[in-house]
Amino acid sequence: QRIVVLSGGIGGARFLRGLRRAAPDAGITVIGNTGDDIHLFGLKVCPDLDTVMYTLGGGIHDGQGWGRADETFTVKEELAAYGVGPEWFGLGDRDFATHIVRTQMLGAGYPLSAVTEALCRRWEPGVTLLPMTDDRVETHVVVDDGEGGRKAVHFQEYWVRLRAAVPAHAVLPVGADQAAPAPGVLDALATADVIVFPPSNPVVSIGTILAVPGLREGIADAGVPVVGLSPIIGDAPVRGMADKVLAAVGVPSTAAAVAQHYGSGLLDGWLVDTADADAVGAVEADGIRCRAVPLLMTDIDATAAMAREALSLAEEVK
Ligand code: GDP
Ligand code: FO1
Ligand code: CA
Repeated sequence: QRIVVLSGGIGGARFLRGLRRAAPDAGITVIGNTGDDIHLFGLKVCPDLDTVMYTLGGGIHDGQGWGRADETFTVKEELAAYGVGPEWFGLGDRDFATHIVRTQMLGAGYPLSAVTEALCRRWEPGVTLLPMTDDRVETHVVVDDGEGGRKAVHFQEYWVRLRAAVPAHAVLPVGADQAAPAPGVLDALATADVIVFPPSNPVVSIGTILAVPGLREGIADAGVPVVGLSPIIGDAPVRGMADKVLAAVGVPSTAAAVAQHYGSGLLDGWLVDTADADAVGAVEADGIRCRAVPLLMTDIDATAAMAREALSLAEEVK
């Protein structure tokens, strides 16, 4: 069985750990969001690709959900001593090595997809990890500039420095319209048996992947079940500030509204948490098969059970 998963960082990565357990014989291809990518200190940082790679490769800082376990911050302290920022982004020493290798390979002319494959040779994530595109795409968020106007800031500045605590007026995947799917992406979709939207951020993770021209068509043309799991439980994100970017695109923070935002043209099946069982009717009325099951990824067993539910929902809608 060939499973394709569109993934952001923490939500996607944790789900993938459960999926790998639930479907050990499946071939899993991950199409990762690169809209969060940022250039810092001359280095290219790919937070969502790294979160998936470290989580599945056993190198993640588990409690935090991003960055490396057993991390130290000597380089960051030394940069700060030079007055070189930004200080609001926590790059650790071990993580720095990843960005140095990546940047060196990109400088030598390798595309991001080849670099990601090379990094994964060390981490052996047990999935094929593909960036959505080899082209530069950067999510920017339009916020108030404090002088009565508006300005766009990099997604990481909005998310990490501003903690999404200022109103977001728009979310722009800058460069996406000019981007092409990375090698392997359209092939993976065309040969998939099932396509899964994990409980990733619908706007800045999955929305950004879907903004790459050809992706939506590739999913529709695959002609296989497309099933998703809600990142929203009880009208709030399980963690993070997804409600803020959903508001920016005019979508309420409910499990049903997220399904409707994707729409029946894209989604065949949708899982909501048991706490949102009353949303099932509204989702099904929109032509999307819906089930209420526990959706908290408290541990690997609970997460594997979620993955099994997603796969059986896919069988149902086939
Ligand atoms: P990010 O790139 O690190 O923000 O990660 P993703 O985009 O892949 O996923 C973020 C989403 O994961 C957030 O909106 C959370 O609500 C969701 N999430 C995190 N943990 C859980 C969980 O245990 N269950 C569900 N259903 N969603 C979760
Ligand atoms: N998230 C934070 O909230 N603060 C940080 O300092 C931070 C640093 C960081 C470094 C490397 C990396 O791969 C991820 C990092 N993240 C950090 C997480 C990341 O910015 C976000 O989780 C996602 O991109 C949000 O979707
Ligand atoms: Ca992300």
